[in-house]
Amino acid sequence: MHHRPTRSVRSGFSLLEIIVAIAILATLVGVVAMNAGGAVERGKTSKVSQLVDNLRTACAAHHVDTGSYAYEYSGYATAYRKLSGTQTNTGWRGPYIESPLTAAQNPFGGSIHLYNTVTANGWLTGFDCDGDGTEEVTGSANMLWLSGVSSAAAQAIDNSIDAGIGGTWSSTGRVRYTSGNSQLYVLVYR
Ligand SMILES: [Ca+2]
Repeated sequence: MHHRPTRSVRSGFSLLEIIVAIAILATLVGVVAMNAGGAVERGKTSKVSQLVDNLRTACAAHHVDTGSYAYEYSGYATAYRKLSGTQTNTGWRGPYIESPLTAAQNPFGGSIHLYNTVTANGWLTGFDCDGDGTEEVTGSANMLWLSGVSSAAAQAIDNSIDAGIGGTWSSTGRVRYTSGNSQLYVLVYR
């Protein structure tokens, strides 16, 4: 005699279970992507901090040797690359950096130059390093300039270099930022 089971054996998954599983997977993928994105951004921030450290050492050595502040324009001829291009002025004992400064060293895709004055191109009048409201660093000094930097990236760099300095983050400390044209300025050496 045919015996009919009281409960049917389930096979496969219900639509609801599939939807729940897809939702969980989508969330996990999102979390991984966000973490990866954050890591990439942190990498860019530390790349700039590292470059500033390297340039500070190079600029200090150049200043000691020659008595002047170096400038290094990315993509320019030797005469405009005082740290990497062989110079003939008295005291110059470079190169002070392993390879010329290039646009590739701006992790944000814009331009990059090292200037020998904080008033280059009339962008700034100086730096208020201690955040007391007065720009105590004016005139000759080594300033790194980067373009194409987002406000979020600029703030991350500011946090890593200017931590604990009062005032508006973008106008005080060694890191300054002008949001209107996405330009970042870092006082490297003085
Ligand atoms: Ca700052």
